[in-house]
Amino acid sequence: MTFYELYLRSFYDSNGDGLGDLQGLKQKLDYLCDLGIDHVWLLPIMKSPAFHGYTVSNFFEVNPVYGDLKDLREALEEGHKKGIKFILDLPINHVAVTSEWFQRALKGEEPYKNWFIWANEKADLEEKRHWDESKIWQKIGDRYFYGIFGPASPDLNFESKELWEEIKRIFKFWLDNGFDGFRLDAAKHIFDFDLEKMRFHYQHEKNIEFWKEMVSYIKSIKKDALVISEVWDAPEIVRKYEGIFDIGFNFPLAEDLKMTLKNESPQDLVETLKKCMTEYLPNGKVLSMSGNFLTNHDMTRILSDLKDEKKVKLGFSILYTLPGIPFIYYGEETGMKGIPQDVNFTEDSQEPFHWYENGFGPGQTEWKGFKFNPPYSGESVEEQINQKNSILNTIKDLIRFRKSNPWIDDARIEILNFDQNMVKLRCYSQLNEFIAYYNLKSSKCSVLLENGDELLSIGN
Ligand code: ACG
Repeated sequence: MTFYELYLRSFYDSNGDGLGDLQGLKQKLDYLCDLGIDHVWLLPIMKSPAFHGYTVSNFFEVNPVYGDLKDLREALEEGHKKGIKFILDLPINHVAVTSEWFQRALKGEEPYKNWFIWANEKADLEEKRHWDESKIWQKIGDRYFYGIFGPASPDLNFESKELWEEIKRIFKFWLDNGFDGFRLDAAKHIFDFDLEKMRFHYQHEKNIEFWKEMVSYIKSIKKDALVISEVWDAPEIVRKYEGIFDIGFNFPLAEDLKMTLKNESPQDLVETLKKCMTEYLPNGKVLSMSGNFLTNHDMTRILSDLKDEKKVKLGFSILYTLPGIPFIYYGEETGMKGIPQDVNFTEDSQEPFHWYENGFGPGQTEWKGFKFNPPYSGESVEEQINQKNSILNTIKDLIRFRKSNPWIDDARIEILNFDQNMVKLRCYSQLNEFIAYYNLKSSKCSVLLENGDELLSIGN
């Protein structure tokens, strides 16, 4: 499986309003096929007042700026014909302030008022979330609601079992409309509040109970639906959720790989690969697969982070030769740049995808100005496609390699040796194997069969 994380607003505009849309996606499926992609993770497309779509105002409606349900079904059907499956990003931990659920809750209507968490005298209104300085209580009129992701997104209170049933309806709705699975946003946050003490507190056991029920429901609707979880945390927390979902994003691997590339350190890579064998990766098919990636929409883009095209290519070479499921964030394949202002404002890592050298042409989105990726900056498809060693053509080679070796998804690895430049890794299954040489100093990767035949060479 090879995944592409796609932000519709920035992808391809079919009607000239500057915003990417579903018909645009349909028109550009061949670009994804040509890249070798077989799974698309579509960032939220439900009705939402926010550019990122993570605050949903109606879970049963396509955001009208992207089209309607008919457009959606057409795009997915066309994709299916071309061998592409689609995973919908579904943020159910919270809703938009403008959602009917929250608006009716504000009026005190049953059952909605119980679907949210309201401050009482025990609440510390100054309490901050643990990873930055953002407050968790948000003021509305003379009341405060719990909103871990800010004032625009009241958290839902999953103590209400009616809500569980409503969420199932949402899953069913999108499966019935053609999706092949879900990326479960903020999966560790469903129960992240202690109602007794009125304080932030992760309750992993309760989350697990919730997700087990939801995943089994999803699979009862569509047996082969894929379920991917976002638990952004240290390995010991991620492991608590192992086995519930088909794929779990491997955040620690992403961080470690980027550090290794920055330090050009074979020793660091060895440590990272050892952790892959002991801490991150599945030991068998019953457990979740490792969702491997370098960046996503919440993060600094890879070229802005590593500042070196050769290192970017080596990073992707490692990614596509490791067991697990590789994901690439749109635009990384052409070397787009971008640094989110902060975790609450990620526009700058979600800039319009660049089709044309001069920044203009059919389908080009322009919902925001190019800040990091101005015209003629070298990272458009038009410029990259004809350069033999461009990032785009390198990624294509890597994906082609990966697609012709699907056994790598659940292969094993063994570190054969390393020196001050190079790490030598064996990747194997019962029937197949290869040896990969990662040269951290010269940013080169070659993959050989045991008889010396070269399967892949990147960076030469
Ligand atoms: C998802 C989406 C994101 C979205 C939301 C809300 C959730 O991808 O685009 O925001 O719908 C936390 C959450 C994640 C969340 C990110 C943005 N991502 O857990 O679900 O915030 C620490 C914390 C993590 C935290 C991370 C953020 O533990 O919980 O993620 O910091 O940087 C080591 C540690 C690890 C630590 C990292 C980084 O690895 O082990 O614990 O993670 O270092 O320090 C969207 C918009 C927002 C908007 C919101 C409503 O993007 O702008 O506000 O929707």
